Amino acid sequence: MTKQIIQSICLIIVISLLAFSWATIENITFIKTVDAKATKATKALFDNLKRNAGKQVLFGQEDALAYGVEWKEWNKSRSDIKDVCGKHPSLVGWEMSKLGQGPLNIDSVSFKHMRGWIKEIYKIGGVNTISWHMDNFVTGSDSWDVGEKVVTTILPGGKHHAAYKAKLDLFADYLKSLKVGFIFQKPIPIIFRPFHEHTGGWFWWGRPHCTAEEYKTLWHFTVDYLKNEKQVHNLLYCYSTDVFKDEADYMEFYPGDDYVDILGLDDYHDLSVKGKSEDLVRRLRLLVEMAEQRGKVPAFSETGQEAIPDEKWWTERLLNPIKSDPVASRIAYLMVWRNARKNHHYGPYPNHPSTRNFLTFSKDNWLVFEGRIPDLYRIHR
Ligand code: BMA
Repeated sequence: MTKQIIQSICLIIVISLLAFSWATIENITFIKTVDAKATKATKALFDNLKRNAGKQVLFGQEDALAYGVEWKEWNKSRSDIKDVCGKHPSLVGWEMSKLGQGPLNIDSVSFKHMRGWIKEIYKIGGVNTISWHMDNFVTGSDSWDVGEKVVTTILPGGKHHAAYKAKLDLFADYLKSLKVGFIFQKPIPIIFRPFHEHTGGWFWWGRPHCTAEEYKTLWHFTVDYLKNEKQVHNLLYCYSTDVFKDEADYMEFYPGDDYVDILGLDDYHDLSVKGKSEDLVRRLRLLVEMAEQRGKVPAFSETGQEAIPDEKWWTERLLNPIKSDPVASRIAYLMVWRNARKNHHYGPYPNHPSTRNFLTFSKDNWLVFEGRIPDLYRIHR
């Protein structure tokens, strides 16, 4: 080959690479996430959740792979959901409480093994979401200790601000350790759902214990610190209230469109024995409308009924009311809480009376389990 031909080939390769990376940048900037520098996979996840919302709803469970009712194994790919229907959930929730205080979180899940399960879920194409029942910075007790005001003390200038930043530093390190790939390691996208259920009063960040301004300031600081100071770029941010009355109520503590990717709702009340599915549907309709108006993702971020006393709960209380409503059904995912023990579980386990009904539920095409997960980590437009 002459020198000229080699030079031409090199030039073509360089031009193609430049064109390819330009096209990639173009695609990414199209997708508006809180973190403008979010990784391509993180942006793709946001875009795909938004575009698939309602067509296919991911089914999730907290801690699904870590343990179930009467078992705990870290080296097997097991979940109660899989034991019952043959497939893992397509979304799994994880909890950061006690990070940095020892090897285990508040529910005795090892942070080290959690990293492995997060990778496993990502590798099957599923989604990971993280919540944080953060300890009380004033008393050193847990997140349910609401005796003293905490939020102002951890804001910039507050007595415990440095301690709060130190927690975020640990979190950033943990997030950065969630990587896949051999030579070019890429961080796994995560949905982060801090300071949840603040419309209730049971956590120190709840409505009775801080003002809307303080809550928003805390949210803004947290997001800015993670993305700007710590250069964490694999997060989507989910704001999730407990039950709310109307749009104004939902929005009272809302940190703003620039700080939220996913609008969530945690609702156990409307799905309990005394709850009404009309109330659930009304709230989900509002949630979907608020999210769609803002170009955000609507999510049913937590639900369930403890110990599932109603054998037909899965189809009668959860699936049918939501799926049959043209607006409420446009959520991207729903997640039930953890399977801790026989009197504290929100998913089925083998031989539980709701198992048969769960099988029917799991076969509904609207719901997504392992094996039917759409490609969420590539941009499709
Ligand atoms: C609560 C309960 C607790 C648990 C906490 C954090 O709803 O399940 O047992 O410690 O969540 O995961």
